[in-house]
Amino acid sequence: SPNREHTRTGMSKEALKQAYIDNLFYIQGRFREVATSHDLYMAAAYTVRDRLLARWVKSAQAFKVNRARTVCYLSAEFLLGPHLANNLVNLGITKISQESAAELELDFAMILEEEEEPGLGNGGLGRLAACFMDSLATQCIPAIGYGIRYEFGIFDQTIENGWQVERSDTWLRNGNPWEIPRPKICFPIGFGGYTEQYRHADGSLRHRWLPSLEINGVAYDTPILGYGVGNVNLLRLWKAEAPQSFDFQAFNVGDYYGAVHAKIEAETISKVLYPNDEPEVGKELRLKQQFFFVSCSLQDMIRLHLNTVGSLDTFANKFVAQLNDTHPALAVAELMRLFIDEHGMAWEQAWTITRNTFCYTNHTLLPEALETWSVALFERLLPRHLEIIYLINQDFLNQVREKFPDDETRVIRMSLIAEGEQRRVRMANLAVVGSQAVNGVAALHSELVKTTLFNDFYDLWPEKFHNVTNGVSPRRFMVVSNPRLADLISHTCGHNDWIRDLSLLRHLEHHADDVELQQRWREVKIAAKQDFANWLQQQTGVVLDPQAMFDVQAKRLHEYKRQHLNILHIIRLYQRIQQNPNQEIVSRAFIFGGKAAPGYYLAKLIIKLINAVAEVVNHDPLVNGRIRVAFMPDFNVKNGQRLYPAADLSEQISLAGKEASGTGNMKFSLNGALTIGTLDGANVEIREEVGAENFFLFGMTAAEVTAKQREGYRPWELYHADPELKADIDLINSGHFSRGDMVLFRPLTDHLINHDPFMVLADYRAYLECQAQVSTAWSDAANWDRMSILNVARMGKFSSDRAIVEYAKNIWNVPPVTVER
Ligand code: 26Y
Repeated sequence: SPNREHTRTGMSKEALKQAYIDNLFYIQGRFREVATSHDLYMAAAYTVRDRLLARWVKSAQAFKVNRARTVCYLSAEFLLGPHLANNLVNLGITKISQESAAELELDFAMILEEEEEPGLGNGGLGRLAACFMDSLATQCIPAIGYGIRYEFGIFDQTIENGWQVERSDTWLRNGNPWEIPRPKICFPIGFGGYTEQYRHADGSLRHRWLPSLEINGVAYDTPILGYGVGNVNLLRLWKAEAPQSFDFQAFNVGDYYGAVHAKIEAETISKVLYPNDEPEVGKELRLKQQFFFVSCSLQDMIRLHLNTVGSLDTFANKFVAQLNDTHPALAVAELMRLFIDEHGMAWEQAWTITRNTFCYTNHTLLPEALETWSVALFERLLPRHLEIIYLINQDFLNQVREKFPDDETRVIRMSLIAEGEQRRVRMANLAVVGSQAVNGVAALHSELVKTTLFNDFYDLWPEKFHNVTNGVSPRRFMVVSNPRLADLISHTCGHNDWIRDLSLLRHLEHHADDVELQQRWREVKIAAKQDFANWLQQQTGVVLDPQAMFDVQAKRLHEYKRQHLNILHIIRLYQRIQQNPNQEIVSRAFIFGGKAAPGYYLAKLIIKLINAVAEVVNHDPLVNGRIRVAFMPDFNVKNGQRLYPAADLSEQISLAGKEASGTGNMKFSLNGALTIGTLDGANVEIREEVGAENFFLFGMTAAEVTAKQREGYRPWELYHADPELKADIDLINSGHFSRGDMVLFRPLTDHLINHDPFMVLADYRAYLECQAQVSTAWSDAANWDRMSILNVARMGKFSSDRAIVEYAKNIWNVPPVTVER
């Protein structure tokens, strides 16, 4: 009948049920009685995907008609998390799908659980890119996310005998229903070889690069739907493949084995995500990965532009490309090469367009995390790009000399090439020089970017520097992960418009003193804690009491994030109990989560220490369950979504000046946790928003840290001067947590006493005192709930929607294009 909705697009319950059964049958080849849980998941995924595709085609048409300016978000990482639940929310069909499932006698929660997440990122930077994709679509900004389709994403973490053990992530094993391969969208990518000048057919003298190796990049597309809108953007990830010609050449000389080997070699480029968030020197494959995805993406953008416009002169009007840290900074040189060598553009024009195309976001000030590549490696792999970088550098340094005559030390500092025994290309400098805008990711960080890291560049181009404070998606990190809280908020506000405009959470302020809301708020929190405790017990055997304060630190393991400061506090509480078992203490469950880079020895030792302390504390009869310590294995997006709703206290205790922004801090606070933290990254702004009286602040400021470093920091003096601090470290060294092994943790404790680069000992006392205030505050439950409500009410700023609107207005100059729903 004409009124019957289409099976692939209908949004009624009847249409969804029909579509589900259809997909189960025609895609999976199953009927209910024999379907596995994976079949049931796939049918659901395809049912949702069909509805995305209808909107995607509409979006593509609207953008084409509109000739819309498009944001290209270039990122080596997209830490997406499961798609299904998020897409249901964005389509607005969560409830109706739940009902459909119930009517089909399907276990809805089990189906969602079945999804394996694409873990194509390490942590904050990759997850930020994913939140930005959600918000770009929600804000109706035409966008393409460009990255790498790693066959193995971030490793799965298990804990064995207290140590981290890495297992390879096989997310593609059962197929990925969210992606569409585009075998015809395929670009050649060269490596190695040499460059030469030649006479072009048009008579001009040109340069060309003759690579010794060519591989292909093939597009895999994932639709990204916005919340409550018709807009669908594109996430286009590149897979490396060997060209067909590979075997033919080898076949002719009879080297079949060699041909297959070369194929495998080519395909390793997109095989695995580097699980570090600091560069390792000389990792040739990583430079290959960066060039691979950057070149594919730029060739694709040029193809799209030539298809619609026909001339590259207007390239920067059509596209703006955001560099997510320096990982795609090679794009500056590659776009120049494509314009000049491949499309015959003059240098001056190419440079103007290139600079107008790129913007660069910096995510770290840590000197050891700044990427540089040896000139020798560069020359071997990308000879033409090195030439181009030298030419860019020449013009640039002349500009510096003009503005700052007789200041050669400045020239040396700013050069794209670091001189020395081993000359190196400075990717951050290349990114700054090649971009029209540079931003940090929180107010404090952006100030430090201007005054420290890029101070010379700020002197030269003050107008280039911006701040855009990070944000997180309220869809994934509130609505999807914490439906009870989302419902309570909507009920209290009388609407759910806050999901698209998070500033509307302010309305909750009026109800912060409402005893009934406080009561319900508490019930929601307890229920989330119970859910989490059930999951954790099943994973680890550790039993948590949902009445205890859940004190949580979940993030990558890093010395600067100071998980070991947290442990010292736990050891202090433990020793106080030993000394006075009958004292009144606040029950706490200390929960840690996070992965350590596989080669980061101290970070892995900290995981071992957490588990060692847990084993002793959790079984000590004097402690009697009043403090519990748990390390949750495999902290990823999916497990994060279980954790954020359950936290009472959020640990954001990095050394001031080291955490660029943090985004976990936002996720916890938006779910009603109070923060104990330093004045670092976005903590500063969170505290400003929620009010100093609703935030537990401790520790040195960034300025005090610098001053202390300048005057000479001597941690051993602190160790000897503070008997409690000494007793805590000594207890670790005594073997108390390591079955008598007195050397196991010495690398960690020796390092703290003798070097302590992140000043754990300097902030120890302040941290303990602040934790005592936390305990006092917890004892007044009603007031704690009130503070929790106020935290959520005042966190609206930290939506990634706000961040994206700021980028769109202040940095990209892109207007929205609304697609009809
Ligand atoms: C060079 C390569 C190995 C590398 C790979 C990943 C280097 C760095 C990274 C990841 C960095 C990262 O996640 N940085 C974090 O970015 C977040 C989003 O802006 C910030 O909130 C967080 O403070 C910062 O540490």
